[in-house]
Parts: sequence; C-alpha cells; structure tokens
Amino acid sequence: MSEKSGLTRATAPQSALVVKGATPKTGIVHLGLGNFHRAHLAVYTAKAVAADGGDWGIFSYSFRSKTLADALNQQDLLYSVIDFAPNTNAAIIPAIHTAAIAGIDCVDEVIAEIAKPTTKIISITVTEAGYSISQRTNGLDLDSPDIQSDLAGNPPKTLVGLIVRGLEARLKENAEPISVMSCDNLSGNGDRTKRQVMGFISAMPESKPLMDYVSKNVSFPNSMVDRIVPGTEDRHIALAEERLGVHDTSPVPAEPFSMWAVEDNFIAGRPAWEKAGVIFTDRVEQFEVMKLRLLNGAHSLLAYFGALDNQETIPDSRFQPFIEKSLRTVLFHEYLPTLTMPTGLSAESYIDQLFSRWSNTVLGDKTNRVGSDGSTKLPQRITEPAIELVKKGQVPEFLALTVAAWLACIAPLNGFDPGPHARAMKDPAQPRLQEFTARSTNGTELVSLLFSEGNIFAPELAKLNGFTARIAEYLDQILASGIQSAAETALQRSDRL
Ligand code: CS2
Repeated sequence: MSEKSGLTRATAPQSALVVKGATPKTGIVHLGLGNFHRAHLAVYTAKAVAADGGDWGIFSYSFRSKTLADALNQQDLLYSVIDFAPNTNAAIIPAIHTAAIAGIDCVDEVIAEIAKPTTKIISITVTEAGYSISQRTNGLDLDSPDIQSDLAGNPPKTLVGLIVRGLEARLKENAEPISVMSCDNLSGNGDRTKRQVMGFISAMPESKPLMDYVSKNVSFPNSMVDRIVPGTEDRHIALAEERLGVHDTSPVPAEPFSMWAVEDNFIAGRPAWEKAGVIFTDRVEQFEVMKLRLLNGAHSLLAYFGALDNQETIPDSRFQPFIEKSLRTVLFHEYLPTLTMPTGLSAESYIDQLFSRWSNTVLGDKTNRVGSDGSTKLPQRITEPAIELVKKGQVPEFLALTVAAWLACIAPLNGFDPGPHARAMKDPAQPRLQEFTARSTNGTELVSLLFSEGNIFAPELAKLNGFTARIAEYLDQILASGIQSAAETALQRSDRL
C-alpha cells in the first residue's frame, strides 16, 4: 500500500486538474468505461469545457469493469492520464465525469439518464466486438442469444439493446433530439451504429413510432478516433504517483499523440471540441480509412508477426528487421494504393509518424492487446483493400499473411505452439476457430472452414480464391518454418511487383 494519500477532490493537485471548478452537469452518457475513453473523449471534453464551459459532464457506464467503476467512485470520480514517451512528464486529471457505474444491474439507471432532456449525446467506446455485427448479413446479428434476449425485453446485455431501450424511454418521456456517437474503430462508425440500431428496432414488435423518432430526431455522427492507450500496469501506477504526488489507483497511460476527426452532425448540440483540437470535417471517411488501414491494419500485422516471433511489445516487434520490412511493404504496396489521404496530410509524414509512435518503448504497448479480438478487427481493416487489390490483379501478400498469422496465434493447428504472447490474446471467435482446427489437418482445410462456416469475413472475400489460397499457404509455412520465413517469402513475392 502506498504511503502517499489517495487521489480525491481534496488531495488532487490543482495544477493537474483540467476542469478546475465544480464538475459540469451531465450532458453526455458514455457507454464503455475503458482506458481509451478515459484518455480520449474524456480529455477532449474536459479541455472543451475548460475553454468554453457548458453542461457536458460525462455519466459513464460499463457492462463489465465493475472494479474500475468502484475504484473511480473511491476517488471522487477522478483519475489521471499520464503521457508515456521519452522526454515528457505530463499528467492531467480530466475531472469531467459525473458518474461511473457498471454491471447489468445498473442498466435502468443508464436508460433513465439517456431519457433525460439534459442529455444531448450518447457516446460509445466498446471496441469493434461490441456492436453485434453479423458478417453474414452485414447487419445486426439476430442469431446472437444476447440480442435475442434484449429483443425479448430482458434487461439489455448488448450495446445496441441498451441504446434502443434508452431511446425508447426518451421518446416516451420527451421525444427530444439526441446524438449517438461511436468512438470505435469501425468504418463509417456513425452510419454503422445507426444500421445496428435500426436493425434492432425493425425486429421489435410495433416499432413504427420509435423508428420515426430515430429517423427524424437522432443523429449518428461519423468520427475517426486515434490515440494509442494500453492497459494500466503497476509501473504506470507508480509513475502516476511520482508525477502527481498522490496515489491514483486507476491512471491511464497514453502516448502524447492524439487525433479526432468528427463529422459535425450533432442534432442536440455538442461541446466546443474544436477548442480542444478536434478536427471537424465533412471528409471524415478519408480520415477513417487512412487510420483504419495505415495505423490499425499495420498494427494487426505488428501484433501477430511480433507475437509469433516471441515479442511482447509493439516496439520490440517493430524493431525486428523482417517486421519493419513487412510493415513498409504492406503500407506502401497494399494499403496506400487503396486510399486517398485527407487534404493537407502527406502519406510519407503520416507513415513516418506511425513508425515513431510504434517505437515508443516507454509506453510499451503489448502485442497481445492489439492482437486480441482479431475476428472483429481484421474484417474492418483487410476486407476492402484485399478485394480492391485482387480485382486489380495483385495478390496482397501481407494482407493474406496477416490473416494467416492471426489464425496461427488464435487457433493453432496440429499442436503448433504460437508462444506466450499469442496465447495471451483473446478473441470471441476462438472457440469456433478451435473447433475448425480440430476438424482440419492443414491450412487449406482450416481456411476453407473459416470462409465457409466462420461468419467472420464477408462472403465477398471468400470468393477471392487466389487470396484465400495464399492465406492457407502462408499458414502452413508459419507452422512448418515460422513467421520470419513466411514473411521472407512474402517479401520476395512483393519485390517482384
Ligand atoms: C489497435 C488500436 O487494438 C488495436 O487493434 O490497433 O487499439 C489502436 O491502438 C488505436 O486505434 C489507436 O488509435
């Protein structure tokens, strides 16, 4: 136990507080109380309130994270965000939350909060896995038992169910407009959230009034969010204490870099986020695609190649010469040709900046964090570029190898040991994939089951025979001779382009 006093309103160093006076009243209900939210939306909102005022306090809810919610309540809802990078000692306390609650027993409170006319925005960070997307139908996963339970009127267990019950209560009580803003790495995240919400409402009995209300009075802004935020470790807690002089049980480590590009489509108003550095643009899609492919797509490669090469952290992985070459090839030959950079941003400098962000040894982001949930991340990152390149007659070697490396990490065949960092990765599709593995003797059989029964990648991708055959071939090569050998084959083939 630390000898320093614990972080509370009474002990918080004033100089670190972003919002210095009383916490503003709730204007935002946030779903998903993870580290990313606490270092991104919460920081931008606190800075906007500090600059411009407004009732934009954040009432936050998490389906799980009960321990974190309890810890924050012990600290008067305060926590610090600590920049981790060489040559910085920044530590701030956003002080913007009005509540932190967690667990399914609290959903009625959340629904009631969404219904209040003073709530103007519902914001979301639940990761890609939280949207109940069916890859088979590209809509709401109506086969999911949790969605079925939510549709039957039980206390909502899913994000979409919870939002819809909140909107239903709002319609009943005041029918005021509201915005629903996804801050997750999904392409067209606002449009996608709307599709999921509408899919749920369509499956409800007598849903016409709710459908009309949502169509006319609820906006779903698209946005591109960016900041690398790992999980909190003991060393982060120790450093937070050193910088703050008080003991914070729940600090958030983050890189200094932060970016947020948002479509200005807030039907019920918003904080003055532009005063906190947010880019408002009607070209948000360009930012999203750039970030989802160049940062996140390449990040997945770093995570799976690194873990298979026994690297614990992203910087350790990035510094392996074969991984660095693979990264440059996937970025310049496979992702960049499939996108248009936003006006004013140069691809070369954005990519240089990515390499320096991935080199952050002080932050020490983990390959197992980035590699987790690949079944919900890879479809966003790989599908469209793969389809586009194959249609142009190019086999995207490293996109195929990324999928193969993910399979080798999550569902290793024939007793292959992917190493401790891959074993630490979690993936909601792992049981299904392992079942396919048990039925397969080689990469071709596994990949064929993945694409015929997996419901992970869009059916269109399954039709790209050259691409799926390449995934199988690379998977066999990883199992027989390791990731480096497979990457070298892919590099040789790419050189011939
Ligand atoms: C990462 C992201 O988990 C992942 O797959 O690529 O969490 C990444 O760190 C963030 O999107 C950075 O903005």
